[in-house]
Amino acid sequence: MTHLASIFQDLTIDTDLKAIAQKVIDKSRITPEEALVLYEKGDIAYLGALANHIREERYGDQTFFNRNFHIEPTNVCVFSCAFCAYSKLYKHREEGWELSIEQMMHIVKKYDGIPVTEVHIVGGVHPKLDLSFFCDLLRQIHAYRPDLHLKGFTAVELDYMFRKSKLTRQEGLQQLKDAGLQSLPGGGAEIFAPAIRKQICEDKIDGAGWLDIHKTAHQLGMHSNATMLYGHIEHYTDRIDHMNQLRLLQDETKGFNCFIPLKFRNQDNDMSHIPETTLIEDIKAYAIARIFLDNFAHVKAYWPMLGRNHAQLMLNFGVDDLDGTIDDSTKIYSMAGSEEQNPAMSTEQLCSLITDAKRIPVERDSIYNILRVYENEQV
Ligand code: V47
Ligand code: SF4
Repeated sequence: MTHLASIFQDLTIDTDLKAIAQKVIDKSRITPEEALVLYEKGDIAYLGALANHIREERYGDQTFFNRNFHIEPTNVCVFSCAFCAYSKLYKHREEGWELSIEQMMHIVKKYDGIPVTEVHIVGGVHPKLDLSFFCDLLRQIHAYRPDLHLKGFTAVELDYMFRKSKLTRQEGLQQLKDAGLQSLPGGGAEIFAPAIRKQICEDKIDGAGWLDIHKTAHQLGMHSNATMLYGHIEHYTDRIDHMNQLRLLQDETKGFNCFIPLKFRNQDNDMSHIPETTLIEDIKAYAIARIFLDNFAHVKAYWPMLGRNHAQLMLNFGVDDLDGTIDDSTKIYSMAGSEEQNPAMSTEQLCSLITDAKRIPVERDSIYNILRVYENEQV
């Protein structure tokens, strides 16, 4: 890894890149135009030096993870995003799944006695499942296991739920919060640029709506995450515009916990003709996100989607969080071609992935309070 100081000694490095490196050292914010310079001129040694500098200034070698599991209530969905390999239209619902509250409580009970701290609830947008169904689900999980942080529902699911119930976003989110919901995951953001959204997910909530739901959640005191689906038909400028809109909202609310770049996977969907990005491009996407999003505390590599080896590599390119361990039972990526066909990693396996990369595993809760540092310890 190029050391940051060597960038200034290297006479072959472009003057724009040197100026950006100086800004990073001075902790001053880079502009969208400078982010484009990073995409166009930065090689991975240079980008890695900058992103790693930021990551190590904040956390040293500490690398966060939490113990969580997923519940996916259904894959039946009223929408048909071109990149989605997971959903089934209502008319084909017999090919998909729809879980009852009882079946979902059965999943929760499988974790009896296991020290998980979070459940992540996310799925398709089912036309018959409404706000009161999900409030019931949240109340039952909370009553059974009050120690679990309830993170659930993308802005896409929420928008549909609230419109169906004829509630404002604030009223709907308040009801879910009263039922126990504590934070929102980052899904559904894709790429905000309307011209790209029109081609990949025309019929669901637009970028402004996604941002407004997160803003409303933040105003109600809830935290959330942000994602960006990259590596399909978007341009670098669309990624920068997407991250810029997130950065502006974060300036206003400070409600985002982390940013998660999601690599487009091309199996079994309507965009299978589009090749997946190379590892070099993935590294650039992660490192530039870390450099650009100066007001986001954490950048997460979601290993079930990226693959555990690439997620591990990203620990040198700005990533400080590897998400969850116990049994990441999500199907959304394995169905779209991720190498993680049955994503489950024990705490021990995840900690070795982190220590192999010469980093220190740190178990966190859902809002990044440190629960345990695994330094020179047996897991
Ligand atoms: O919005 C769907 C993505 C997202 C594909 O907040 C795909 O902690 C790549 O956002 N290739 C949902 N990506 C999942 C999500 C998430 C996952 C884990 C943790 C968190 C968090 C959030 O999955 C969708 C979409 O962007 N997705 N299909 C695909 N073929
Ligand atoms: Fe439905 Fe989400 Fe798939 Fe789009 S990505 S079709 S909203 S499940």
